[in-house]
Amino acid sequence: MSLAIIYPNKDVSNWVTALHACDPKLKVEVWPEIGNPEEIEFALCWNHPAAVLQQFPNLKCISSLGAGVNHLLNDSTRPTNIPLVRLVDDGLKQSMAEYVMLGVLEHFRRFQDYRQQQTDGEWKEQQIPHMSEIGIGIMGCGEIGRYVANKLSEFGCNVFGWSRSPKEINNIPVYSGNDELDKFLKKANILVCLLPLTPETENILNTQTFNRLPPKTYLINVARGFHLVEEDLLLALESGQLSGALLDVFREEPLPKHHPFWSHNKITITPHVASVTNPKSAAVQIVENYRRAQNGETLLNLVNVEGGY
Ligand code: NDP
Ligand code: OXD
Repeated sequence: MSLAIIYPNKDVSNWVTALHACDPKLKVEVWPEIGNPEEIEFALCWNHPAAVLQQFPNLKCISSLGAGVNHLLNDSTRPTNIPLVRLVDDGLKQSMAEYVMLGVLEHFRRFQDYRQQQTDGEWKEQQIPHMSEIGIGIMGCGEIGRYVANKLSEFGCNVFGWSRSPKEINNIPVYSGNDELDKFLKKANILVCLLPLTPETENILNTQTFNRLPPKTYLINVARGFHLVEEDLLLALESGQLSGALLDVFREEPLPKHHPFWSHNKITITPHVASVTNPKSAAVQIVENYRRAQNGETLLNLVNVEGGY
């Protein structure tokens, strides 16, 4: 019996090494080099090709190789009777907190302006408010959003969150549901999207949402490209409703060469690297779930398929 890694066009040797470090006896196969498909009991997937999961009649668990599961939930050929799990990982949370903190500080301390001033040879102090005067709104207060919110709060930021259900995070205000979205948005001078991609959250970063923010809000999208209506971002940047955007995720990845975002002076682009799963730290839970799946035990980090994330 074995575990299959299905991650097309990617060297996954570091994953194989990390899984073997946790369980030297584990049989790991790397798609498309699968010996006997009947032996595959566990599929570890990222950007898997459609219908591939149907090749394995004895699957006991499907796992995302990341925190997000939209790639698996959107696959209409996925066998729906097989439980679905995802990664919840301390390394992933920390790395995301670093990225968001960097984005917040770069914007708040006006580093873009100083870079331009350096190009122009201009020596000029930019005026900045006190950090507590800048509202930072985190959309999505799950495993990662909550961690990021706590780190920002510990650093002295004025941070608050928005989630589907009401919740408490230390002394951080959390708004919930569509009824409280307005209250949340109107305070956000920096808006961070850390939502999962679901039918409810797709296209949520649109003109209507931007118009409910204070003027000149800065957008950080580290969730999924399909949260953002790209034309609406361009309009909001032009009108000044948004002052800039830091984008890590895009509707099409890699971002096409001709895309207008590349040359936009108010947009900073990173290639979906805000938080990359570290095989060494994530392998432990994968091997544990493989063991649990074999023994019919409750799996870790089960996805709520009906809820969509
Ligand atoms: P979780 O599932 O733990 O948290 C999701 C949060 O979003 C929850 O707080 C949930 O509310 C909230 N939410 C879901 N739907 C809605 C809605 N309709 N309205 C309001 N709030 C909603 O996810 P993670 O924190 O683990 O990850 C979040 C996302 O980050 C991933 O799905 C992935 O897309 C992205 N990601 C990006 C990475 C990158 O490198 N760019 C790396 C890792 C993740 P509630 O708490 O009430 O359930
Ligand atoms: C994830 C990601 O979901 O890397 O883990 O985007």
